[in-house]
Amino acid sequence: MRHFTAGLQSVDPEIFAALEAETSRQRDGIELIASENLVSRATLEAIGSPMVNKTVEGYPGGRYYGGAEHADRIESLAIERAMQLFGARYANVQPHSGSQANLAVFLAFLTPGDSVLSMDLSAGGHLSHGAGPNISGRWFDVVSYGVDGDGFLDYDAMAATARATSPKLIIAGGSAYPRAIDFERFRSVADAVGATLLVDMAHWAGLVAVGLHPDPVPVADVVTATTYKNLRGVRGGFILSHRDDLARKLNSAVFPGVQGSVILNSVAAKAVAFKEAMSPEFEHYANGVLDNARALAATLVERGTTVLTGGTDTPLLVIDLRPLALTGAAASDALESAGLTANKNGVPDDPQPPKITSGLRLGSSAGTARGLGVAEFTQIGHWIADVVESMKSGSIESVAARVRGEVDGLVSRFPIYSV
Ligand code: DSN
Repeated sequence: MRHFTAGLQSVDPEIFAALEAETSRQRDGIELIASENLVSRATLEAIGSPMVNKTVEGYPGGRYYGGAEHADRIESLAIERAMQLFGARYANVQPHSGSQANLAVFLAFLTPGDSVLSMDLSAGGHLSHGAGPNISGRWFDVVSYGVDGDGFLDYDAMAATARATSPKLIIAGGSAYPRAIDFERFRSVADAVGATLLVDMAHWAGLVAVGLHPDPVPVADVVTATTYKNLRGVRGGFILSHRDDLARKLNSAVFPGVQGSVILNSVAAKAVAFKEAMSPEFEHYANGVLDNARALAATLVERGTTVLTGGTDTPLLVIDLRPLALTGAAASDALESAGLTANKNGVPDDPQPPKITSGLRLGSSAGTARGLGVAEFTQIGHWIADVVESMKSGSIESVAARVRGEVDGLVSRFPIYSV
């Protein structure tokens, strides 16, 4: 029957062509978006498997649908591996994303109107931690903490705000804060005001997995994360805790609280990512991610670029373009024309709106996955500085063309998926 045999190219040539073009784009450029990575062939096989057809609700051993034997095996393996990888006593691998994982935590511990203390979006926080347009900001009473003049998290101000507002939930972590966070300090503040402590480790979960970053799991009540950033896995979220007494509350918050059926092919691919992250090869990779991010930051600083906090303890770093009077939007467009993909990002007290911004966020996870090392990331730092400086000198077209040619030479030595 043609339904089961005809390939994408013949059924839908437009989508086929766009997918081929995207694979080429990933192959031919250098990916510096901190929330992206390049998954393994094994992960692609898991996410593209006929498990996509299966519907289940509930949890392994307690489903609302039949035929769940293999789904149960897969989800149980994913849960066991997540707990083993992070030394947790509870894991939920069903959240469709990090934002869904965070929403489930809100549902588990709060009712609308309760107060939440989290990092301000402009200081590096995340939309789902209480930003105004997000459900977390619309339904809860959110107060924020930020960073000091050097860009480091202001713990004293955070503690003072907690004492003044007695939040029910305190969140540590974000999506553009480059430094390691003092989880013990957050714990003592949460205990002093009787708050639940949530750590969102989406941007450095891979480093935590191999001991290259402070571990929030033994300290926080709940930890959320995604599998697709430096964990190098499929797009999706998960929840961990060292407290097995929270299992019922968190499970029912995910299903039926904020989600229905499970995306089982994604759960299978998450299980693959957790397995891969327990390998010596992944430890080598994670060390490379950190070394490369630090080399990139050091090169940019050496070239006179303003890097928030002067460096990084994570796979990401943020450039402040205000001293150059450039915007993040213009700089990311210029870099893209040179074969380097990054995202514009707000910086603390940013005068520009979110679609323009005064910053650029860079990450080393995807480049490291294709084999780039410190020498290559040092070169990338020089290319970024060259492009940004050329925006000031009016030589952007020739500089971007020269860098594009050099990027072509580099990526041809580090191939990704064969087309
Ligand atoms: N959390 C967003 C980011 O950091 O880019 C999406 O994953």
